[in-house]
Amino acid sequence: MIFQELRINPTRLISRVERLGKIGALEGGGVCRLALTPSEKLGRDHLVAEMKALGLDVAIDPIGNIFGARKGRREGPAVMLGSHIDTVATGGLYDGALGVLAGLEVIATLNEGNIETDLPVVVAAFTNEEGARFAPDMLGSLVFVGGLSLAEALDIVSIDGKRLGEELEAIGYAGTDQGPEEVAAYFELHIEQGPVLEDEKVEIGAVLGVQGISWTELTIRGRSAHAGTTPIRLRRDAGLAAARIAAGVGAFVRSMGGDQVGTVGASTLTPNLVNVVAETAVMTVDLRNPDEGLLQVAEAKLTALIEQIAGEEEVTIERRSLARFEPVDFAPALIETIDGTARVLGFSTRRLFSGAGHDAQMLARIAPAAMIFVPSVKGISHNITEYTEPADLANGANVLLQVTLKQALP
Ligand code: HGY
Ligand code: MN
Ligand code: MN
Ligand code: MN
Repeated sequence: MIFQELRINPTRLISRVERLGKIGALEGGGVCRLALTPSEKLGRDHLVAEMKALGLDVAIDPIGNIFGARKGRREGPAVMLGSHIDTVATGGLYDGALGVLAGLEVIATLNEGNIETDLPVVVAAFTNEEGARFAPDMLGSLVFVGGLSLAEALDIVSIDGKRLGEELEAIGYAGTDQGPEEVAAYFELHIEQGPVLEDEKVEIGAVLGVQGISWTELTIRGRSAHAGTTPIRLRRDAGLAAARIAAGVGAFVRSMGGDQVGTVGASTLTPNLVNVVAETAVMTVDLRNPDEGLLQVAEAKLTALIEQIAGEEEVTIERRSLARFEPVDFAPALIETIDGTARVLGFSTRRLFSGAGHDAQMLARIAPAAMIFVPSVKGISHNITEYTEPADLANGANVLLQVTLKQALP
């Protein structure tokens, strides 16, 4: 493996993470850069400036995906290193940002070494990976690979009632450029966001794939009434219905066991007052399983639960799918490359599935794709205390550098 001794600059990488982490920083720590908000725009502007400082050609496509390209001897296909810089509302410094910033660090290292690659190397930051403000998640990469039309994506309305197209225009990232036409390989470095690597004291995860995801929004309609005068038998209590559905999801997920997970992450009552029986409830149900058949079993259980509660509580329940992605397997050859490269670099490795969704699962539709995981302290993520040790950040970036060289050099 040529350039085997080449290493990224850990201090520079940490500085990149800390500088981006200041954008959208929350008072008590952590970051909020919800997709297409003013704080995310500042993050985008910062990233574009960093790309230009590295001499990259910057392209912004019509869904706002940002691509920074370093020329190779040949025009293409591109070796792409990507992830996202949008965060959930209580996000950390590393989810998404690490993959993009480590990509920039790989570019800086190639520049320092005056290394000319055969294929172009492109760093990508995809729009709206989190899906927290606009559903579905992995939206920008889904449009990039042709899984959702641009027109449909631009018409999506956020949880705060804004149309995606307008928000994209408002932050000045409704691009007109074309991203890379052909991708030779896609690598995404990401924090694990779970406890496995830390529990087993393993330094690098070679990710096998991503589990299936099913997001549903339920709108429950009852009738508001006086909390004191209305007998129980006359109530159509949307709040009680929502609570029973949440409890029911917890019960059937536990009864299924195995890898099944289920989450009621959002639940809003109207009018949300202490002495008024709730008229409406809007809630979300996130179901995931690495096995497509079992995920369908969970979805069927949710359907039965909704019908049962609607009948018993005499409410109407409207459901809307927010996201539905089947499990994805990454490219075996790239998984081997990641695993083997990490071992040559002296790191302990293990293979594992990803519990979280990632842009890599979309890129896998058009090119060989794979992911490198580094440990999350206490397995915590989507939480302001998200943390990964600097040494682990650097380890992941060095694996990313070496697998990039393997793909981009002749
Ligand atoms: O929900 C997810 O798994 C991802 O963070 N969007
Ligand atoms: Mn992420
Ligand atoms: Mn995330
Ligand atoms: Mn994700």
